[in-house]
Amino acid sequence: MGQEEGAVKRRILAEATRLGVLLNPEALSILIENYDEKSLQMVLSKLAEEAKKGSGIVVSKETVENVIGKSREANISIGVHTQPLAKDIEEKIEILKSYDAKQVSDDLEARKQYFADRCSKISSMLRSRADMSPYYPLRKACSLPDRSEGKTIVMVYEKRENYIVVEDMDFMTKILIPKDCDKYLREKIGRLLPDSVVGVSFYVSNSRLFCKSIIFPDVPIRSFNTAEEDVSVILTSDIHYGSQKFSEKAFLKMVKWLREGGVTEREQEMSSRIKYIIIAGDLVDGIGIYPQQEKELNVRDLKKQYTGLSNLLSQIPEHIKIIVIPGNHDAALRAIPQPPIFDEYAEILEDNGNIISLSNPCMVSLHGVKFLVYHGTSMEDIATFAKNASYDRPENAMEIMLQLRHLAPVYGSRTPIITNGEDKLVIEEVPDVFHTGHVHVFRSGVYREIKLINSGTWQERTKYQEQLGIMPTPNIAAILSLKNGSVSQVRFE
Ligand code: D5M
Ligand code: FE
Ligand code: ZN
Repeated sequence: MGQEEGAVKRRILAEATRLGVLLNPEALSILIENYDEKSLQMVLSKLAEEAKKGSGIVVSKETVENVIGKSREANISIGVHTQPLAKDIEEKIEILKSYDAKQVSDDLEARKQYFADRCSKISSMLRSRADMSPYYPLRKACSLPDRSEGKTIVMVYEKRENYIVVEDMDFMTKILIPKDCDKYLREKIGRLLPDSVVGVSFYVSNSRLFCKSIIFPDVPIRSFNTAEEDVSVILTSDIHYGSQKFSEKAFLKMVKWLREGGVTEREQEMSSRIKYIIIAGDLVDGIGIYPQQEKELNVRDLKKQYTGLSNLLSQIPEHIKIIVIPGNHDAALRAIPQPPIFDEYAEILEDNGNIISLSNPCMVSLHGVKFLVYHGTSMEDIATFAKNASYDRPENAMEIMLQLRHLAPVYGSRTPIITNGEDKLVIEEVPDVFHTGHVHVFRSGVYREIKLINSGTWQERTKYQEQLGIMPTPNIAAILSLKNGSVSQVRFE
């Protein structure tokens, strides 16, 4: 154990003793790995509470993982509200990030700069961590004498069974995975994606680098920001207007629910609190998105698709603001960051609805609660390269994005990315809510107090999805209370 790590361990144990928390060795090593002075007291106090609840005197690895934010099912609950209603509350929207269409050069030099920018942004996140010293650049790490130990920062080039090939802007090498590597390290390596930037704790043996642990840039542990006002947001996506499988009936039920409230008093109350709707892409089915798509379309003209959707959205009460971003089916450029839907189509929506059209991804604050909204095309790549991410568990892919602090780490696979110098897909600012769509499966979760919502779809299962074995969960909307952060789901069938 290095000097720094020893100091971190002593610091954690001192604080744990003060609070009367007993840690088992695995629990302690997770705390060391995720050490952050600012949140240490909060984490240990939560662990003390858990211990008091009777989960045992000694705090286990599982308890620590739960407290520091292993993804868990969100509390699906319905808040009890008080007056006034959403229509009497003033709108508070701040657009924190939305990218415009620009003339882009995507040549080799621009691409080099793009990856240098990715490395530099994520390296500075890693370097600010207490557990990143002693730090050595990769070339220097490779020239250290046997039995040296240290930390380095690398971009993953390739993952293999017994080693990872890594590089930085200056050097490329293999880092070997020890044969006796524990489950915890294996699991972390399972989450590594090609082109992601991470810290590696290493030791040198026979002039070769061995991996001791992987250090993710990760998000800090902090609390969810709540709003003073008692208002809620509907999070949805993947409407696919124009597809034969678009469930117009269910969508209209939601519109009616927003106008008149549901049958029960509780639903009346919920519906009267809705002030915003966020639609995370795939508003329409588009034209020519996949081979033979026209056979599955009801509306074969792109403008008519947006007009049809606009007619539905215009029936939503006026006090509800609708924020939209494009997905891979919309009238917009394809590569991400994807500028907003082309003006001539967005205008059709704006004509009839109360619409704000932003880029994919974008960041908005509603009453001080920060939303990172992203369609989610890169989930296909994450499902391919990461061990525990699949189409039916999008919250795991979302958790990996937060841990790696990047929305689409894998370059050159299925997700087209604009590489013109600056990497805007690095998650620089930590959100309160992370909202995605694309995989057509409704799931919600929590990671380090960040609400994760993949908002499902309004399209029934298509033939294409049958062939791919994708089982969508259509006609469910997520409702998030800005006042207390609770997430509810309402089915419209
Ligand atoms: O994506 C709808 C669903 O289909 C989602 O689960 C991703 C999946 N999908 C989309 N395109 C592909 C390809 N090319 N291969 C595998 N899976 C795919 P949507 O964007 O609505 O079409
Ligand atoms: Fe979709
Ligand atoms: Zn999509």
